[in-house]
Amino acid sequence: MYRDSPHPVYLEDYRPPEFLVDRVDLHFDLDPEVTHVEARLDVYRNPAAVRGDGCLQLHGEKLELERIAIDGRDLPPAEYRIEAELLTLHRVPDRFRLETRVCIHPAQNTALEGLYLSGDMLCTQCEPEGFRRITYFLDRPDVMARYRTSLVADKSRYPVLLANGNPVEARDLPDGRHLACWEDPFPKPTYLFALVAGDLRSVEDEYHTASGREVELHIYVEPENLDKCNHAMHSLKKAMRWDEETYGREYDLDVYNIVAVSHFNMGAMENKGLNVFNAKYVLARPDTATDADFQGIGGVIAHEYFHNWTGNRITCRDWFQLSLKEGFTVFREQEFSADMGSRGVKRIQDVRVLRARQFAEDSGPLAHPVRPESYIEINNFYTATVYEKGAELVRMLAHLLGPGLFRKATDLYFERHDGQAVTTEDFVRCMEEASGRDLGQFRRWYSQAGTPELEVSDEHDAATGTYSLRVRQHTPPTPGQPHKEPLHIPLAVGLLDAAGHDQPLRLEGEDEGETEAPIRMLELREDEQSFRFLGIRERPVPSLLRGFSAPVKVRYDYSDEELMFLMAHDSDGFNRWDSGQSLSTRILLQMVAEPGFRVPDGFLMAFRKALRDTGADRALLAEILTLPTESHLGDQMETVDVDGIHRAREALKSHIAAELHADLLAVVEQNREAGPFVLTPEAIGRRSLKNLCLDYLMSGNDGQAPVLCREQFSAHNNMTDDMAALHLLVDDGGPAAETAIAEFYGQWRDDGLVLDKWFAVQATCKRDDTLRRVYGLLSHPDYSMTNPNRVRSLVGAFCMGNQHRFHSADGAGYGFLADRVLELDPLNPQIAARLLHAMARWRRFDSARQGLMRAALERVLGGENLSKDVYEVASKSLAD
Ligand code: 7MF
Ligand code: ZN
Repeated sequence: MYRDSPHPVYLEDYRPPEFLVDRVDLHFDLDPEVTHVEARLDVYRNPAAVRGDGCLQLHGEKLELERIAIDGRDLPPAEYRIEAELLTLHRVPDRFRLETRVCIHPAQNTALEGLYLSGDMLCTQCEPEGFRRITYFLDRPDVMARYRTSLVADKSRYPVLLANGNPVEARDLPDGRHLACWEDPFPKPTYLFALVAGDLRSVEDEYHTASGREVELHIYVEPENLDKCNHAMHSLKKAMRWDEETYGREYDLDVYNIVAVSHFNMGAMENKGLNVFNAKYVLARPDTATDADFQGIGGVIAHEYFHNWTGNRITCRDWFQLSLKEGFTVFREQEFSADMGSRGVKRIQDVRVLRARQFAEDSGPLAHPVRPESYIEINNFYTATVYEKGAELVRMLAHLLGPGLFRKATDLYFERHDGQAVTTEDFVRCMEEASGRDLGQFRRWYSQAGTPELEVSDEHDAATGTYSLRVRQHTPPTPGQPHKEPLHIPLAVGLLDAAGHDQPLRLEGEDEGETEAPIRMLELREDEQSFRFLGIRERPVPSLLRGFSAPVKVRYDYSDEELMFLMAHDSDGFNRWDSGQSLSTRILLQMVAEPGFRVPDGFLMAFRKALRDTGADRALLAEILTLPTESHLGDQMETVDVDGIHRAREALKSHIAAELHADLLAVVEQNREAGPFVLTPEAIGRRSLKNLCLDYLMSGNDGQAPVLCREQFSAHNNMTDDMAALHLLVDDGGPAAETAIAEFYGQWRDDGLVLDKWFAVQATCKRDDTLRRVYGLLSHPDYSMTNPNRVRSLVGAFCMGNQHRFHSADGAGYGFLADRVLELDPLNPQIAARLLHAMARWRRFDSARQGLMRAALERVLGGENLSKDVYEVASKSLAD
């Protein structure tokens, strides 16, 4: 239990650093048990800062100081003070050289922050505040310095030694040791520092930049994974080309190194010239990785590459500005992936994630603005709001400016701020200056939390041919922000005539013959606004928020028939999908309320029509035919009815299976894997549609479906099909499930990433003994609390990917989670805090479950020596 609650950090307390560093020389004597770090810093007083008390305070955690000297003179203990997280030097000159030597213990570092051991490899993770676990420094992103790093290690254990920048020296030393020296010419903040030492092999390639520079590309992996790097390398080169073509941005060093590590808290890290990746986002072979895994790799490789400009060349002034780099980089990756594959499908997938994670966050106790105002632990603010909503803000700016001005504005941003640590305000000002548009009101998106709701109503006057849309915006209160101001919202609309065609749109006040584009970007600024369209003879069906033009919720009173009409005819692919989702959500919620509710025939007819539409994009069809998840349905209810939702969704699936049996079977037959494996969007769409239909068939009571599943599972065509079949067999239960589980384990017991899937498939099983199975798996020899991927695949998958079983009425799931969090917190607080999010929205459930979750949260909060990470999530979740 916290006696003194940890203090929050506030944005308004930001002050420029009193000291800056221009050069850093680091020397590492590497060993997993005891590593020595020598640092030589050229420090000087910041002329732009307010003069303070003359003290220099350096961050440092879990460091054993062995030497400290200023300008060559060793300091006696009276001249400095060491506390748990700070080193204070009492009086220092205006410019001096500081030398320190510290000792650290990588093998004891289970938090995976700073320098740690992953398997036999030494590696680092410094974002956001890990560098202070490596050496004493001003560990804040507005202190940018040029680094030279030399690494010394045993040559047979660590033949590969990598750091940021370009290699400048390598030689052997006595006693089987060797040295490698790296120099990074670009000033960078501490969080982009990285080193790796290990017995690694690399896949190599090269890239010629648009201006004719040669870049060596390397992906370093453990020897057994060399045959799983092709997709990552291919994705990297595509991302490099795209950034040149789309933003005019080139790579800037002679080498680009990527290392895959098996123990990693997050997805990956953009360290300058030396990206460190969770192995999950590098390694893939058709027999080990699913289509979703391949797509995830393409996306994460691109994301980290794009950071070289949005993050590294231009970085964040402080961590409240995190979305400056993350929102923009997520947006850049989303656009890249849209250009490389199917734009419509990518948008649907991104909005699904945004609604599931960010809307949920915005409506719970952990809601915060894209630019937060305070935090207790910055690691807790790498959130869906900062990333995904942040990306939507950049997308809205791109919409408001249009492609030409948006490019002009990003050019200005890169030109003006290269080499600087800046704010989201600096970014918006570039958008404003390059376009001449007033973004004063738009800035509220950065400071105001919560998801705006648009209430839309309409009126048609046949006599005058006038159609009016009235839009009211309202943002519900969030913690600390009871009153909300209206936002500047781009709302893309179209109006469909009876034949389903877009009508030309002319707003009142515009001249006839002026551009009558069929899609209009209405700009909302007031609490309530009306738009009058002229020349509309018959009552149209409005298509609202096309392409999801803003991160808002729209309410308009569509009839079932109108939703089916939009599903069939809307020229906007996103809205075709979205109207289908609205309709199935509505039907499912009616089934929850009234278990005997009859599914409208029109719904099944629309489903059948889609299944028979052989010309359609199969990936898009699969999206359209996928029912909303149980947690999405929960989000739409006043109080989540865990069991009712599960029952309704299963009932609708088996109804579809029974009514459309022949069509589903036909799609499965027609889309069987034939010929060699390919990863084209076409083939991916084929597999996803087929596996979705197989899923429906398994919900019916056709004895043939399990046979199809077993056949697919035994065929071992590719991991997408293997996993789809395994999932269905496991959900089906019985001896076939046990056989498949055992067979899969036997085949893949030596491949960690595939084993993660094996754990996850059991943790997400819908059967009622799943928690018992999960408990059993906790003592499986392959389970490990110190590998984040493994923890996520078992504990995370059960608590966040299995609403029905996690929220079982007896509260057993909550007790399970509280125990895991308390057990994990001393080892890896970041992962412990992330898991705890599964109970943050406890107030959305019935009172019995509320009581059980609250008790579990209170038990966590009462834990001894709680980390700041878990303390912040638990205390904010419980706050009223
Ligand atoms: C794609 O943002 C999207 C998001 C921080 C660590 C990677 O590059 C990053 C790092 C967290 C959460 C999500 C992502 C990352 C981090 C991520 C990765 C790929 N700067 Br924490
Ligand atoms: Zn990022």
